[in-house]
Amino acid sequence: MIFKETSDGASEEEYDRRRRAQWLAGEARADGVARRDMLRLLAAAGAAGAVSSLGAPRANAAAPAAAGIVKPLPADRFTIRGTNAETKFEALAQTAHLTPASHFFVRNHTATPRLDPKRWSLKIWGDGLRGGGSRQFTLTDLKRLPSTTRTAFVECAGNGRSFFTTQQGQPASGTAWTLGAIGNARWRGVRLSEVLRRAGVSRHAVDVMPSGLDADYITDDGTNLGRVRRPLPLAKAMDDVILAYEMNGAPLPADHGYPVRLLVPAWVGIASIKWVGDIEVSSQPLFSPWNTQFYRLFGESYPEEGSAPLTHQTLKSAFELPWNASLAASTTHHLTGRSWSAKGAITRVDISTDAGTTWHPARLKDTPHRATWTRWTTPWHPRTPGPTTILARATDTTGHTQPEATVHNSQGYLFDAVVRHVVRVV
Ligand SMILES: Nc1nc2c(c(=O)[nH]1)N[C@H]1C(S)=C(S)[C@@H](COP(=O)(O)O)O[C@H]1N2
Ligand SMILES: [Mo]
Repeated sequence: MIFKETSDGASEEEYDRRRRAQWLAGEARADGVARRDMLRLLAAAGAAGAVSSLGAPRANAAAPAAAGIVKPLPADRFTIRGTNAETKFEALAQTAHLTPASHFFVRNHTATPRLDPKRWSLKIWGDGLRGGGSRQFTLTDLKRLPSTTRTAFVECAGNGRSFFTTQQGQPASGTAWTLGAIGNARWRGVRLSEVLRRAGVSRHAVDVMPSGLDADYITDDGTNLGRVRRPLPLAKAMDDVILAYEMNGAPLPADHGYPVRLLVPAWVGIASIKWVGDIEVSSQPLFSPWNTQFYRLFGESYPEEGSAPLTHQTLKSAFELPWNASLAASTTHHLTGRSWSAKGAITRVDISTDAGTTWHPARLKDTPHRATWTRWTTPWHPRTPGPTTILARATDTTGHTQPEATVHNSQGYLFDAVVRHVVRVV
Protein backbone atom coordinates (compact mmCIF):
# COMPACT_ATOMS: atom_id res chain seq x y z
CA MET A 1 0.00 0.00 0.00
CA ILE A 2 1.24 3.51 -0.70
CA PHE A 3 0.25 5.04 2.65
CA LYS A 4 3.14 3.60 4.52
CA GLU A 5 3.50 6.15 7.28
CA THR A 6 1.81 5.16 10.46
CA SER A 7 -0.09 7.51 12.73
CA ASP A 8 0.59 5.39 15.81
CA GLY A 9 1.76 7.24 18.90
CA ALA A 10 4.95 5.18 18.93
CA SER A 11 6.10 6.58 15.62
CA GLU A 12 5.58 10.29 16.32
CA GLU A 13 9.23 10.93 17.13
CA GLU A 14 10.29 9.07 14.03
CA TYR A 15 7.76 10.97 11.93
CA ASP A 16 9.03 14.26 13.28
CA ARG A 17 12.68 13.31 12.86
CA ARG A 18 12.07 12.40 9.24
CA ARG A 19 10.16 15.65 8.61
CA ARG A 20 13.05 17.73 9.96
CA ALA A 21 15.56 15.84 7.83
CA GLN A 22 13.39 16.42 4.78
CA TRP A 23 13.15 20.11 5.63
CA LEU A 24 16.92 20.36 5.83
CA ALA A 25 17.23 18.65 2.45
CA GLY A 26 14.95 21.31 0.98
CA GLU A 27 12.13 18.82 0.63
CA ALA A 28 9.66 20.37 3.06
CA ARG A 29 7.79 23.66 3.30
CA ALA A 30 7.26 25.83 6.34
CA ASP A 31 5.34 28.87 5.09
CA GLY A 32 4.41 31.24 7.87
CA VAL A 33 6.52 29.51 10.52
CA ALA A 34 8.72 31.95 12.42
CA ARG A 35 12.43 31.60 11.77
CA ARG A 36 13.21 31.14 15.47
CA ASP A 37 10.75 28.25 15.71
CA MET A 38 12.23 26.48 12.72
CA LEU A 39 15.73 27.05 14.09
CA ARG A 40 14.71 25.56 17.41
CA LEU A 41 13.20 22.55 15.67
CA LEU A 42 16.21 22.06 13.50
CA ALA A 43 18.65 22.28 16.37
CA ALA A 44 17.75 18.65 17.00
CA ALA A 45 18.47 17.72 13.41
CA GLY A 46 22.00 19.03 13.91
CA ALA A 47 22.15 21.81 11.34
CA ALA A 48 20.53 25.18 10.86
CA GLY A 49 22.01 26.64 7.68
CA ALA A 50 19.03 26.32 5.38
CA VAL A 51 16.59 28.73 6.95
CA SER A 52 17.44 31.94 5.10
CA SER A 53 14.55 31.61 2.65
CA LEU A 54 11.93 32.01 5.37
CA GLY A 55 10.02 35.26 5.18
CA ALA A 56 9.85 37.52 8.23
CA PRO A 57 6.47 37.48 9.99
CA ARG A 58 4.22 40.36 8.98
CA ALA A 59 3.37 42.81 11.77
CA ASN A 60 -0.30 43.63 12.06
CA ALA A 61 -3.04 45.31 14.07
CA ALA A 62 -4.11 44.06 17.49
CA ALA A 63 -6.19 40.88 17.82
CA PRO A 64 -9.98 41.33 17.92
CA ALA A 65 -11.34 41.75 21.42
CA ALA A 66 -14.94 40.61 20.98
CA ALA A 67 -15.98 37.09 21.92
CA GLY A 68 -17.18 36.52 18.33
CA ILE A 69 -19.36 33.54 19.21
CA VAL A 70 -22.81 33.32 17.60
CA LYS A 71 -24.79 31.04 19.91
CA PRO A 72 -26.15 32.14 23.29
CA LEU A 73 -23.72 31.59 26.16
CA PRO A 74 -25.84 31.58 29.32
CA ALA A 75 -23.79 31.96 32.50
CA ASP A 76 -25.13 28.74 34.00
CA ARG A 77 -23.61 26.76 31.12
CA PHE A 78 -20.51 28.62 29.99
CA THR A 79 -17.51 30.52 31.29
CA ILE A 80 -16.27 33.07 28.75
CA ARG A 81 -12.50 33.03 28.31
CA GLY A 82 -11.51 35.66 25.73
CA THR A 83 -12.72 34.49 22.30
CA ASN A 84 -13.61 31.09 23.79
CA ALA A 85 -16.42 29.61 25.90
CA GLU A 86 -15.80 26.79 28.37
CA THR A 87 -18.62 24.40 29.25
CA LYS A 88 -19.42 24.25 32.97
CA PHE A 89 -19.17 20.60 33.92
CA GLU A 90 -22.10 20.88 36.31
CA ALA A 91 -24.27 21.90 33.33
CA LEU A 92 -23.50 18.56 31.69
CA ALA A 93 -25.47 16.84 34.44
CA GLN A 94 -28.60 17.87 32.50
CA THR A 95 -27.25 16.26 29.30
CA ALA A 96 -26.93 12.66 28.15
CA HIS A 97 -23.98 10.97 26.47
CA LEU A 98 -24.01 13.43 23.57
CA THR A 99 -23.33 17.09 24.26
CA PRO A 100 -26.00 19.29 22.68
CA ALA A 101 -24.66 22.23 20.68
CA SER A 102 -26.29 24.45 23.31
CA HIS A 103 -23.73 23.14 25.83
CA PHE A 104 -20.71 22.46 23.61
CA PHE A 105 -17.53 24.45 24.33
CA VAL A 106 -16.20 26.84 21.67
CA ARG A 107 -12.53 27.41 20.97
CA ASN A 108 -12.08 30.21 18.41
CA HIS A 109 -8.71 31.71 17.56
CA THR A 110 -10.57 34.76 16.22
CA ALA A 111 -14.32 34.78 15.60
CA THR A 112 -17.00 32.58 14.08
CA PRO A 113 -17.34 33.47 10.36
CA ARG A 114 -20.82 33.48 8.76
CA LEU A 115 -20.48 31.41 5.59
CA ASP A 116 -23.05 31.04 2.79
CA PRO A 117 -23.41 27.30 2.09
CA LYS A 118 -24.43 28.02 -1.52
CA ARG A 119 -21.19 29.85 -2.17
CA TRP A 120 -19.04 27.54 -0.09
CA SER A 121 -16.91 24.88 -1.70
CA LEU A 122 -13.97 22.78 -0.62
CA LYS A 123 -10.88 23.03 -2.79
CA ILE A 124 -8.44 20.10 -2.77
CA TRP A 125 -5.16 21.09 -4.34
CA GLY A 126 -1.41 20.58 -4.32
CA ASP A 127 1.40 18.61 -5.85
CA GLY A 128 0.31 15.50 -3.99
CA LEU A 129 -2.58 15.09 -6.46
CA ARG A 130 -2.09 13.08 -9.64
CA GLY A 131 -1.45 15.45 -12.54
CA GLY A 132 -1.39 18.49 -10.21
CA GLY A 133 -4.34 20.85 -10.52
CA SER A 134 -7.21 20.98 -8.06
CA ARG A 135 -10.75 19.73 -7.44
CA GLN A 136 -13.70 21.59 -5.97
CA PHE A 137 -16.52 19.95 -4.00
CA THR A 138 -19.72 21.82 -3.19
CA LEU A 139 -21.74 20.94 -0.10
CA THR A 140 -24.20 19.12 -2.39
CA ASP A 141 -21.32 17.13 -3.90
CA LEU A 142 -20.15 16.07 -0.43
CA LYS A 143 -23.65 15.07 0.66
CA ARG A 144 -24.02 12.86 -2.43
CA LEU A 145 -20.98 10.81 -1.42
CA PRO A 146 -21.39 7.85 0.95
CA SER A 147 -21.76 9.15 4.50
CA THR A 148 -20.32 7.90 7.76
CA THR A 149 -21.25 8.57 11.38
CA ARG A 150 -19.06 8.51 14.47
CA THR A 151 -19.45 9.52 18.10
CA ALA A 152 -16.31 11.23 19.35
CA PHE A 153 -15.22 14.03 21.60
CA VAL A 154 -13.50 17.19 20.50
CA GLU A 155 -11.19 18.26 23.29
CA CYS A 156 -8.73 21.12 23.40
CA ALA A 157 -5.12 20.06 24.01
CA GLY A 158 -5.07 22.70 26.76
CA ASN A 159 -8.11 21.33 28.61
CA GLY A 160 -7.29 21.23 32.33
CA ARG A 161 -4.40 23.69 31.86
CA SER A 162 -5.28 25.81 34.92
CA PHE A 163 -4.53 22.85 37.22
CA PHE A 164 -0.84 23.06 36.34
CA THR A 165 -0.98 26.36 38.24
CA THR A 166 -3.55 25.70 40.96
CA GLN A 167 -2.62 22.09 41.75
CA GLN A 168 1.06 21.86 40.86
CA GLY A 169 2.24 25.46 41.29
CA GLN A 170 3.64 25.39 37.74
CA PRO A 171 2.07 28.13 35.60
CA ALA A 172 1.46 27.54 31.91
CA SER A 173 0.66 30.02 29.13
CA GLY A 174 -2.66 29.94 27.28
CA THR A 175 -6.38 29.92 28.04
CA ALA A 176 -6.95 28.98 31.69
CA TRP A 177 -9.40 26.13 31.05
CA THR A 178 -10.60 24.01 33.94
CA LEU A 179 -12.03 20.70 32.59
CA GLY A 180 -14.78 21.97 30.28
CA ALA A 181 -12.88 22.38 27.00
CA ILE A 182 -14.47 19.17 25.76
CA GLY A 183 -17.73 18.10 24.17
CA ASN A 184 -18.88 14.76 22.80
CA ALA A 185 -21.07 14.59 19.69
CA ARG A 186 -22.28 12.33 16.95
CA TRP A 187 -20.68 13.55 13.74
CA ARG A 188 -21.94 12.73 10.26
CA GLY A 189 -20.15 13.49 7.06
CA VAL A 190 -17.98 11.98 4.37
CA ARG A 191 -14.68 10.24 4.97
CA LEU A 192 -11.75 12.47 4.09
CA SER A 193 -10.18 9.42 2.41
CA GLU A 194 -13.20 9.19 0.07
CA VAL A 195 -12.76 12.81 -1.01
CA LEU A 196 -8.97 12.56 -1.32
CA ARG A 197 -9.28 9.47 -3.51
CA ARG A 198 -11.76 11.23 -5.77
CA ALA A 199 -9.45 14.20 -5.97
CA GLY A 200 -6.70 11.85 -7.18
CA VAL A 201 -4.27 11.62 -4.26
CA SER A 202 -0.96 10.37 -5.63
CA ARG A 203 1.56 7.87 -4.32
CA HIS A 204 3.87 10.79 -3.56
CA ALA A 205 1.55 12.57 -1.11
CA VAL A 206 2.82 12.67 2.49
CA ASP A 207 0.92 15.44 4.30
CA VAL A 208 -2.41 17.22 3.97
CA MET A 209 -3.09 20.67 5.38
CA PRO A 210 -6.68 21.83 5.91
CA SER A 211 -7.17 25.59 6.38
CA GLY A 212 -10.06 27.40 8.04
CA LEU A 213 -12.05 30.24 6.47
CA ASP A 214 -12.02 32.26 9.69
CA ALA A 215 -9.81 35.35 9.84
CA ASP A 216 -6.03 35.22 10.06
CA TYR A 217 -4.78 34.59 13.58
CA ILE A 218 -2.71 37.46 14.96
CA THR A 219 -0.75 36.75 18.12
CA ASP A 220 -0.65 39.07 21.14
CA ASP A 221 2.67 40.49 19.93
CA GLY A 222 1.12 41.39 16.57
CA THR A 223 2.49 38.60 14.40
CA ASN A 224 0.11 37.41 11.70
CA LEU A 225 0.24 33.60 11.61
CA GLY A 226 -2.25 33.37 8.75
CA ARG A 227 -5.21 31.02 8.50
CA VAL A 228 -5.71 28.47 11.25
CA ARG A 229 -4.18 25.36 9.68
CA ARG A 230 -2.29 22.29 10.82
CA PRO A 231 -0.72 19.52 8.75
CA LEU A 232 -1.96 15.97 9.16
CA PRO A 233 0.11 12.98 8.12
CA LEU A 234 -1.51 11.25 5.14
CA ALA A 235 -1.83 8.01 7.13
CA LYS A 236 -4.20 9.67 9.62
CA ALA A 237 -6.01 11.58 6.86
CA MET A 238 -6.73 8.28 5.06
CA ASP A 239 -7.72 6.48 8.27
CA ASP A 240 -10.68 7.77 10.32
CA VAL A 241 -10.94 11.50 9.60
CA ILE A 242 -14.39 12.83 8.68
CA LEU A 243 -15.41 15.94 6.77
CA ALA A 244 -18.39 16.53 9.04
CA TYR A 245 -21.50 18.45 7.98
CA GLU A 246 -23.78 17.28 10.81
CA MET A 247 -23.47 17.36 14.59
CA ASN A 248 -26.02 15.35 16.62
CA GLY A 249 -28.31 14.94 13.59
CA ALA A 250 -28.50 18.63 12.65
CA PRO A 251 -26.40 20.81 10.35
CA LEU A 252 -23.22 21.95 12.07
CA PRO A 253 -23.89 25.12 14.07
CA ALA A 254 -22.00 28.24 12.94
CA ASP A 255 -19.65 28.15 15.94
CA HIS A 256 -18.67 24.54 15.34
CA GLY A 257 -17.62 24.89 11.73
CA TYR A 258 -20.65 25.33 9.48
CA PRO A 259 -20.91 24.22 6.78
CA VAL A 260 -18.06 21.66 7.07
CA ARG A 261 -15.32 20.90 9.59
CA LEU A 262 -12.75 18.19 10.00
CA LEU A 263 -13.32 15.70 12.77
CA VAL A 264 -10.07 13.98 13.68
CA PRO A 265 -11.11 11.40 16.29
CA ALA A 266 -9.01 11.17 19.46
CA TRP A 267 -6.53 13.82 18.38
CA VAL A 268 -5.93 17.25 19.89
CA GLY A 269 -8.85 19.59 19.08
CA ILE A 270 -6.71 21.81 16.84
CA ALA A 271 -6.56 18.97 14.28
CA SER A 272 -10.33 19.26 13.77
CA ILE A 273 -10.20 22.39 11.60
CA LYS A 274 -13.55 24.22 11.50
CA TRP A 275 -14.97 26.10 8.48
CA VAL A 276 -12.56 24.20 6.24
CA GLY A 277 -12.14 25.96 2.88
CA ASP A 278 -9.27 24.11 1.28
CA ILE A 279 -7.00 21.17 1.84
CA GLU A 280 -3.52 21.11 0.41
CA VAL A 281 -2.24 17.66 -0.49
CA SER A 282 1.53 17.79 -0.53
CA SER A 283 4.35 15.55 -1.69
CA GLN A 284 6.54 17.54 0.69
CA PRO A 285 6.24 17.52 4.47
CA LEU A 286 4.45 20.61 5.73
CA PHE A 287 4.87 22.79 8.80
CA SER A 288 2.62 25.51 10.20
CA PRO A 289 2.81 27.43 13.49
CA TRP A 290 0.29 24.90 14.83
CA ASN A 291 2.75 21.99 14.60
CA THR A 292 5.93 23.94 15.41
CA GLN A 293 5.49 26.72 17.99
CA PHE A 294 2.19 25.38 19.32
CA TYR A 295 1.01 21.85 20.08
CA ARG A 296 4.36 20.38 21.01
CA LEU A 297 5.57 19.95 24.59
CA PHE A 298 8.16 22.52 25.66
CA GLY A 299 9.72 23.12 29.05
CA GLU A 300 12.26 21.91 31.55
CA SER A 301 11.54 18.21 30.92
CA TYR A 302 11.53 18.43 27.14
CA PRO A 303 14.19 18.99 24.48
CA GLU A 304 14.88 22.57 23.38
CA GLU A 305 13.03 22.07 20.10
CA GLY A 306 10.07 20.54 21.93
CA SER A 307 8.46 17.12 21.63
CA ALA A 308 7.09 15.70 18.40
CA PRO A 309 3.85 17.39 17.31
CA LEU A 310 0.98 16.36 19.57
CA THR A 311 -1.41 13.77 18.19
CA HIS A 312 -3.66 11.98 20.72
CA GLN A 313 -5.49 13.56 23.60
CA THR A 314 -5.04 11.94 26.99
CA LEU A 315 -7.01 10.49 29.93
CA LYS A 316 -9.18 12.62 32.25
CA SER A 317 -12.12 12.58 34.66
CA ALA A 318 -14.46 15.27 35.93
CA PHE A 319 -17.30 15.55 38.42
CA GLU A 320 -20.53 17.19 37.26
CA LEU A 321 -20.30 19.59 40.17
CA PRO A 322 -19.26 23.22 40.48
CA TRP A 323 -16.07 24.08 42.32
CA ASN A 324 -16.92 24.55 46.03
CA ALA A 325 -20.34 22.90 45.53
CA SER A 326 -22.38 22.72 48.75
CA LEU A 327 -23.59 19.25 49.71
CA ALA A 328 -25.78 18.58 52.74
CA ALA A 329 -24.30 16.39 55.48
CA SER A 330 -26.05 13.19 56.58
CA THR A 331 -27.79 12.78 53.20
CA THR A 332 -26.99 10.30 50.44
CA HIS A 333 -25.85 12.10 47.30
CA HIS A 334 -25.35 10.48 43.92
CA LEU A 335 -22.12 11.97 42.64
CA THR A 336 -21.93 11.86 38.84
CA GLY A 337 -19.17 12.52 36.37
CA ARG A 338 -17.44 11.45 33.21
CA SER A 339 -14.09 9.93 32.26
CA TRP A 340 -12.54 9.72 28.82
CA SER A 341 -9.47 8.47 27.04
CA ALA A 342 -8.14 9.01 23.53
CA LYS A 343 -6.13 5.82 23.39
CA GLY A 344 -8.40 3.18 24.88
CA ALA A 345 -11.79 2.52 26.46
CA ILE A 346 -12.26 3.35 30.13
CA THR A 347 -12.02 0.17 32.22
CA ARG A 348 -12.58 1.59 35.70
CA VAL A 349 -13.05 4.81 37.59
CA ASP A 350 -12.09 5.00 41.26
CA ILE A 351 -13.48 7.63 43.57
CA SER A 352 -12.13 9.05 46.79
CA THR A 353 -14.21 11.28 49.04
CA ASP A 354 -11.47 11.65 51.66
CA ALA A 355 -8.76 13.54 49.77
CA GLY A 356 -7.23 10.37 48.30
CA THR A 357 -6.89 8.19 51.42
CA THR A 358 -9.41 5.52 50.42
CA TRP A 359 -10.84 4.64 46.99
CA HIS A 360 -13.81 2.69 45.71
CA PRO A 361 -15.00 1.99 42.15
CA ALA A 362 -17.75 4.09 40.57
CA ARG A 363 -20.54 2.43 38.58
CA LEU A 364 -20.09 2.99 34.84
CA LYS A 365 -23.30 4.02 33.08
CA ASP A 366 -22.18 3.68 29.44
CA THR A 367 -20.41 0.97 27.48
CA PRO A 368 -16.92 2.46 27.31
CA HIS A 369 -15.36 3.22 23.93
CA ARG A 370 -12.16 4.91 22.91
CA ALA A 371 -12.34 8.62 21.93
CA THR A 372 -15.64 9.21 23.69
CA TRP A 373 -16.56 9.52 27.34
CA THR A 374 -18.16 7.19 29.87
CA ARG A 375 -20.56 8.52 32.49
CA TRP A 376 -20.39 7.17 36.03
CA THR A 377 -22.06 7.53 39.37
CA THR A 378 -21.30 6.76 42.98
CA PRO A 379 -23.30 7.26 46.18
CA TRP A 380 -21.80 9.42 48.92
CA HIS A 381 -23.10 9.94 52.42
CA PRO A 382 -20.95 12.71 53.94
CA ARG A 383 -21.08 13.02 57.73
CA THR A 384 -18.73 15.80 58.76
CA PRO A 385 -19.40 19.40 57.66
CA GLY A 386 -16.48 21.36 56.21
CA PRO A 387 -14.37 21.59 53.07
CA THR A 388 -13.73 18.16 51.55
CA THR A 389 -11.61 17.09 48.58
CA ILE A 390 -13.14 14.52 46.24
CA LEU A 391 -11.22 12.78 43.46
CA ALA A 392 -12.00 10.64 40.40
CA ARG A 393 -9.25 8.54 38.82
CA ALA A 394 -9.75 6.65 35.56
CA THR A 395 -7.93 3.71 34.00
CA ASP A 396 -8.19 2.70 30.34
CA THR A 397 -7.63 -0.45 28.27
CA THR A 398 -4.03 0.57 27.54
CA GLY A 399 -3.41 0.14 31.29
CA HIS A 400 -2.86 3.86 31.82
CA THR A 401 -4.20 5.31 35.09
CA GLN A 402 -4.41 9.02 35.79
CA PRO A 403 -1.30 10.03 37.75
CA GLU A 404 -1.09 12.31 40.79
CA ALA A 405 0.79 14.96 38.78
CA THR A 406 1.42 15.67 35.10
CA VAL A 407 4.96 16.43 33.96
CA HIS A 408 4.86 20.17 33.35
CA ASN A 409 5.08 21.72 29.90
CA SER A 410 5.20 25.48 29.40
CA GLN A 411 2.05 25.70 27.25
CA GLY A 412 0.05 23.50 29.59
CA TYR A 413 -1.02 20.77 27.17
CA LEU A 414 -2.35 17.29 27.93
CA PHE A 415 -3.00 17.63 31.67
CA ASP A 416 -3.98 14.14 32.81
CA ALA A 417 -3.49 14.17 36.59
CA VAL A 418 -6.30 13.43 39.04
CA VAL A 419 -8.06 16.70 39.83
CA ARG A 420 -8.57 17.50 43.50
CA HIS A 421 -12.12 18.83 43.49
CA VAL A 422 -13.03 20.86 46.56
CA VAL A 423 -16.64 20.75 47.83
CA ARG A 424 -18.25 21.95 51.04
CA VAL A 425 -20.26 19.65 53.24
CA VAL A 426 -22.81 21.83 55.05
N1 LIG B 1 -10.72 27.20 11.55
C1 LIG B 1 -10.53 26.94 12.85
N2 LIG B 1 -10.57 25.67 13.27
C2 LIG B 1 -10.39 25.37 14.57
C3 LIG B 1 -10.11 26.37 15.52
C4 LIG B 1 -10.12 27.73 15.07
O1 LIG B 1 -9.94 28.69 15.83
N3 LIG B 1 -10.32 27.97 13.73
N4 LIG B 1 -9.84 26.03 16.82
C5 LIG B 1 -9.35 24.66 17.02
C6 LIG B 1 -9.23 24.27 18.41
S1 LIG B 1 -7.84 24.81 19.23
C7 LIG B 1 -10.15 23.43 19.01
S2 LIG B 1 -9.90 22.88 20.59
C8 LIG B 1 -11.37 22.99 18.30
C9 LIG B 1 -12.62 23.41 19.08
O2 LIG B 1 -13.78 23.00 18.43
P1 LIG B 1 -15.19 23.60 18.89
O3 LIG B 1 -15.09 25.09 18.92
O4 LIG B 1 -16.19 23.09 17.90
O5 LIG B 1 -15.49 23.07 20.26
O6 LIG B 1 -11.45 23.55 16.99
C10 LIG B 1 -10.23 23.65 16.30
N5 LIG B 1 -10.47 24.06 14.94
MO1 LIG C 1 -7.74 23.69 21.19
